Amino acid sequence: MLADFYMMAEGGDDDGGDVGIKVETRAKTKRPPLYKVLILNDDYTPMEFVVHVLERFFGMTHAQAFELMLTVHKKGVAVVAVYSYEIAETKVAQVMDFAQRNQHPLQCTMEKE
Ligand code: TYC
Repeated sequence: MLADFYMMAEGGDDDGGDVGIKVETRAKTKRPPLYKVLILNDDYTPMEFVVHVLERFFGMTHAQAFELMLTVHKKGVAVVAVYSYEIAETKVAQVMDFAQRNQHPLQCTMEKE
């Protein structure tokens, strides 16, 4: 965003015309902070359930979901996606609710990038 201010002053020059002083400012447009949505491994949630969660709530293909599930299974945690605060919060709530309703201990959290 750009705002231009023109302060017009009668100048000391001899043509009688206005002397323009341009003060250019650039408004600070701060991008909103981003949040990583993380999925955690556990010993009880079935692999197929995690794959289904990744397909259902994060729009992954079956192959993408399976690969990420295996990464979490082996490494303990992985970033699923990055969103604005509100979207990340919604995804976490959806996953936690779905896991709870299906009686799986799957954990999903978010953290500022
Ligand atoms: N470790 C689980 C199992 O062996 C599978 C699993 C993967 C669970 C990823 C959670 O986020 C997870 N059944």
